[in-house]
Amino acid sequence: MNKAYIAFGSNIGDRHKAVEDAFVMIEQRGMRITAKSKMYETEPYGYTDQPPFLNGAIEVETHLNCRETLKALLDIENDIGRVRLIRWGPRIIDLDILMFNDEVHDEEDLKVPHTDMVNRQFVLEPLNDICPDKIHPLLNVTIRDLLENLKK
Ligand code: PH2
Ligand code: MG
Ligand code: MG
Repeated sequence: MNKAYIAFGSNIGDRHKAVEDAFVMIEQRGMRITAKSKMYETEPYGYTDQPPFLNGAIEVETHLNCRETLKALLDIENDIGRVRLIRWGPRIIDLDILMFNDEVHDEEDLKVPHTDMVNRQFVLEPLNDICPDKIHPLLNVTIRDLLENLKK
């Protein structure tokens, strides 16, 4: 059984509904949600001229491999009605694989662990709710330490 950590974010429309719909679809597609972080209201990062986000993270168990998981998440984003216009721009739902077991993938469309997670408080804070002791497979430090470092 594989264990994955997935970040979610939404900043247009009914954000809570989009996230709840995503959770249902995730379960329907062969992933079992085993932990949920708190929900965080966060200021936009990167491209700042957009509405605030609802962010969080979940832990899932699944028989899907990493690439199958990516495909399932992209399908769910599309089913919920995501349209991609601007890189890092507004979105009804974004589902990103943060870590997948301790695997490392470095492909054009699949970078795991998520390359920018260490710089994002809106990712590390929810991850710290559900897996503070998890060790980042490339950096060999815990999520708790990454979060503490970022806040300094
Ligand atoms: N996602 C981005 C870019 N900026 N800012 C916040 N607060 N939350 C996000 O989920 C987010 C962002 C691209 O993935
Ligand atoms: Mg993202
Ligand atoms: Mg994404």
